[in-house]
Amino acid sequence: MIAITRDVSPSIERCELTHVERSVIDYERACLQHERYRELLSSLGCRMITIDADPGFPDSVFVEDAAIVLDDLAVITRPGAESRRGETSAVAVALAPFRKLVHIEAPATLDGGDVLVLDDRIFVGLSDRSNHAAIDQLRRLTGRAVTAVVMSDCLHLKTAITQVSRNQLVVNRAWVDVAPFEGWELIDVAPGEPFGGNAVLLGDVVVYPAAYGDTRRRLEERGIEVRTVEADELAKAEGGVTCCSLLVR
Ligand code: CIR
Repeated sequence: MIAITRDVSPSIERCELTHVERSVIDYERACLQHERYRELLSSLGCRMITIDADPGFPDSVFVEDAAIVLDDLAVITRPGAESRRGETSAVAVALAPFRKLVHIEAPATLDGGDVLVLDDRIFVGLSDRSNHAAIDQLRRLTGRAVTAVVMSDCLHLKTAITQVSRNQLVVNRAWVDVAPFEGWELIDVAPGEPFGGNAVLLGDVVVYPAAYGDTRRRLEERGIEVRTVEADELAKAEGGVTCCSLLVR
């Protein structure tokens, strides 16, 4: 497994914010937590590829939004926030050795954070960042079944729901319609941990924010192995653990 990450931009304090109040981001602390995250991915067997920081793109640490990596190709997105559109070129360069690249084109907009790939199906959250045109293009470009998911009150689909094992998803049902996920075992986030629906599944291990201890226990009670990272500094930029890497299997 390869994990592509990008150094935290020194302009991170100018990040986009939609559902989170702006607060002071400690750049050094964000970098330190990001480094610990990378060390964890590396210790779990990932070969790490790092893209340099770019002060011109405050949100560029969140590489997940720039591409969707499938077994046979990678889709370079067209991010919904205009300030983020230029992030994709460096990510495309990093992915090019590993996958054939295809591109989402205007008028479609798509953030990778809205895309949940489960087996052969692709689920796309209809957030402020991703639109129906993107769903049509994804269908055509990938040849896969693509399902639109109704959601609200959070930034991306994967803010609210992610895969935590072969057949289980962790979810905050207040933010997402779970009807499209019939057949999956759903594990609800614990009360008071609305952001607990974002986890990275790496093999059989889940990489998960240390802050959500009650939800973590729910995962462990269902037999899931969880490894935690401190991720609260980049959470102030409305980012979670999935956002900070692109996994190339
Ligand atoms: C943004 O609003 O685009 C960034 N501040 C946060 C992006 C987080 N990415 C993600 O959830 N995939």
